[in-house]
Parts: sequence; structure tokens; C-alpha cells
Amino acid sequence: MAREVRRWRMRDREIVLDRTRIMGILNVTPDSFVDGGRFLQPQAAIYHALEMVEDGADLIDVGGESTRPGSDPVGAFEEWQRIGPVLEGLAGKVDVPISVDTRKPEVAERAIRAGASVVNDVSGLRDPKMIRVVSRERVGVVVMHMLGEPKTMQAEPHYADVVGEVKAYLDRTVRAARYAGVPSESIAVDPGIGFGKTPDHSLELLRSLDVLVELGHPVVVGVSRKSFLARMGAGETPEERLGGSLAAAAWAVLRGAHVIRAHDVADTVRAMRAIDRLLGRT
Ligand code: HH2
Repeated sequence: MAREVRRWRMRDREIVLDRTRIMGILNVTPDSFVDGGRFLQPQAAIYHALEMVEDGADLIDVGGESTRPGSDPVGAFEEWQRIGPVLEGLAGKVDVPISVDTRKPEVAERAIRAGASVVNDVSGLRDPKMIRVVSRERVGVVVMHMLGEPKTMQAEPHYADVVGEVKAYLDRTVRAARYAGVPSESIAVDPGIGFGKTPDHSLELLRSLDVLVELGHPVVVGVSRKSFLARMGAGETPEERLGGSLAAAAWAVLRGAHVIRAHDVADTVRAMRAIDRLLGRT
């Protein structure tokens, strides 16, 4: 059966999901689990963003707060000090949409003013002010599921039915966003692999990703170098997990994911291009 082509709207542009789209990760933090400390200098961050676009990224996701398990939260001032110069430096330099990876409405608002057209909220729009910002600014949004808070989320997360509960949360949140005026076609969803989930929970979500595709929104998936891959025998350290990341991303696409969030853009673009060809897409 031919799959329906979805579109993801963001401000005055849209991404057509006729093939797998790649969201390149740019963490402007000292402590992110893969690229922490590498892009703290704005020039280094801007250069890396341009490099990812050159490598085929369809969006660049800029974050100023690590949300890896055990991480400490960062204040809005510090978060903006990290990403502000990068977003301002990127304005007009890249022709792909920029997304801002933040849980804070005030940071999202400033980022939008500086040119971001997507808000990637790992807290799944928990702050009602965030819904208002997204609605008012007509930006795209990624609603991600997270159980608890990054600091403690990996301390024995529990679900009776992880797939059903994640789906119900995303469904409820998408409805709330639409009710608040966010256009349906601006909303993407994400199961939040590794966010308040044991490795088995993450595997179950990936196995049943098609259930989340049923929500009717673009599905974003982030598996890049995450620790659940160790459980699959795909590398004990983040440095060892490129092969596992590509395999998991390919699996996610076969199960219906539309956007893959990745650190290794060139490799991910090549791998997803190959999968798209096998699927008979352009
Ligand atoms: N994962 C991370 C951060 N943001 N956003 C979405 N939508 N989906 C994800 O799976 C996701 C995300 C964690 O990865 P990373 O940004 O590399 O690490 P850190 O939080 O340490 O900066």
C-alpha cells in the first residue's frame, strides 16, 4: 500500500515528507553526552551547522541544555547565552529550517525572534506558556514524550503499557495544542527514546512505532548513539554506537518514522537514502 505523504508546516515554509528527513543535532553545551564541549564557541557551532547542511541535513536542531539522564537543569539566561549568538550567526546563512531544542517558553520566544521556525520541546509542552508561544508564532513543534525529569528519569521508570501510555500522552497533548490554536499540520510527535524509559521500553516503542504513526502527525525519532543501543549489543560507549544508530534509524523508518534526529549527518543521510530507495521513494 502506498504510504500517504505528510507535510510538516513551520511558519511560512513546509517540509514535504516524501522521503526520510534528517534533523542534524547541534548541542551548544559543555555536557551533552556526544558533542558536549565541542561547539561552545559560536564560530565552531556555526561552522558545524553549515557542515551538516552541506552533508544533507533538512533541519538543524540547536540546543543549549543537555537533557541526558542525570543532567542538571540550566537557567533560561544561561541557555540563551549559549544558543543566542549561534542562532543570530546562522540567520540568513542556512536555507534549511532551524529548530530550537528547549523546554522554556522564554528561550523559545527569543529563538523564534532570532530565526528559529520549529520548537523541539522534550518536555512535551508541559508548560502551558509554551503552547501559547507556538500557537502565536505559527512555528512547527515537536511534542516529545518524557516521563519525569532528566535528572531522575532513569531511576526505575515504570509503565503498565509503555506504547499505549506514550501514545495516549502524545494524543492528549496534540489535542490540547490544537485546541489552543496550533495548526494540526505544524505538529510532529516523538516517543522520546531513552527519556524515562528502560532499554526494554525504548525497544518496545521502536518495535511498535507504527502505533504512533497512527496519530496522523509526522513522527520524529532520536536514537543517535543513545545508551539503549548498548542493550542491543550495539556498543558500550557513545563512540562505538554509529552502526547501531544507523540500524535503529533504518528500523524506525521501516516502521513509519518521517524524521531522524542524528549527530552523524553524512552517514545518516547515506543510510536513509538507501532505505528510501529500497522503499521505492525517489
Ligand atoms: N534526544 C535528545 C535531545 N533532544 N529531541 C527530540 N525531539 N528527540 C530526542 O530523541 C531527543 C531530543 C538527547 O540527545 P542529545 O541532544 O544528543 O543529548 P543531550 O541531551 O545530552 O544534549
